[in-house]
Amino acid sequence: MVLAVTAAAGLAVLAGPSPAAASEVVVYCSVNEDWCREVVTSFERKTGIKALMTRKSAGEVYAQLRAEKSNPKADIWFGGSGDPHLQAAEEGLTEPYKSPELDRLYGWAIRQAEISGYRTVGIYMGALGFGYNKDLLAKRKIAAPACWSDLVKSDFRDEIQIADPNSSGTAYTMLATMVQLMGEDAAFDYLKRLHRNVNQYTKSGAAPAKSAAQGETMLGIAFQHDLLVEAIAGAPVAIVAPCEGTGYEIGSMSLVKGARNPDTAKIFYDWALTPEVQALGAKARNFQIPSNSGAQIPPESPRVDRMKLISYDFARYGSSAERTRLLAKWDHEVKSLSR
Ligand code: S7P
Repeated sequence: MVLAVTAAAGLAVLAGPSPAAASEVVVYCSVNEDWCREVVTSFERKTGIKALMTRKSAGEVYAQLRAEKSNPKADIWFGGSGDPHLQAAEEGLTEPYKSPELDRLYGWAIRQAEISGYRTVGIYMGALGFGYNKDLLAKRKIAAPACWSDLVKSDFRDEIQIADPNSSGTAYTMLATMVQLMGEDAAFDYLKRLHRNVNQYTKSGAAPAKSAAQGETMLGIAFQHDLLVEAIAGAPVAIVAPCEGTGYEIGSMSLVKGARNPDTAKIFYDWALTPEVQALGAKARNFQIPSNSGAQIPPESPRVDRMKLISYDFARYGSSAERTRLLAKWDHEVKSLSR
């Protein structure tokens, strides 16, 4: 009862749809854990609506939504790279919605909504890269890598970590980036050579950044903003925007189709697109570029305007057929190879 009253009070502030009887929202969250916590805690404080959150990598949430299709457990999926959100949209796992905040978003975030038939929307963007542990590199007297092509050198044998693209949105962004940068044959040839230097395919995309920071691996392939978290915390990590150019993500948010709490999910969705809420990423020391043009771009954010970004084809690489095909090919031709 108390919750219902406070939820109604929250509504007056947010001017969103009525929560009816619902007073909770179930959130699958694919940004870093500390940002997920910051978002749900702030939402509860602001609205009085209870937010139940589970943190999982983007590919894992996509697979879970698919498995739960006939009996959805979640109401909203917050964050994670956009390709799995687009695949979920195409497969009808998510619900179309146009937020009143939509017009205030940058063009790249609106395009993400348009290509999905408004079943997802961009909430931040950030570029892929790699980071190396400066102490380990100096100790081994290895020249600083600047390009993707450096990572297949024998100097880095067993020294590289990247996530598995099946579970991780970050690693799928890397796979799709290579295909777009090099062409598919050359990209798979590159990924096979890289495989010889990979010591572990992690589940989560940010794990290689942490491992490089802690000296457990010399080099991690990750989003540059995830590497920045480690560098700002004082780890000896150098961040590289690869010389050939690199791909990027449009971190996204989607409403789950058939959700038990569709009204509170929409309140969360509208609220999450506001500039104030988009500032919570930086508060939790995550420095992606927010999608609301009224939100401040954190001064720490990697300067994407100074990088060679590819023209990432989100419609194609977020399509169900292409993502499924590339992942199966990667499993078959790359992951199964001995090292
Ligand atoms: O918040 C950090 C971040 O890198 O995590 C998201 C990512 O998709 C989730 O991790 P996985 O690679 O394990 O799926 C990114 O969207 C986001 O920038």
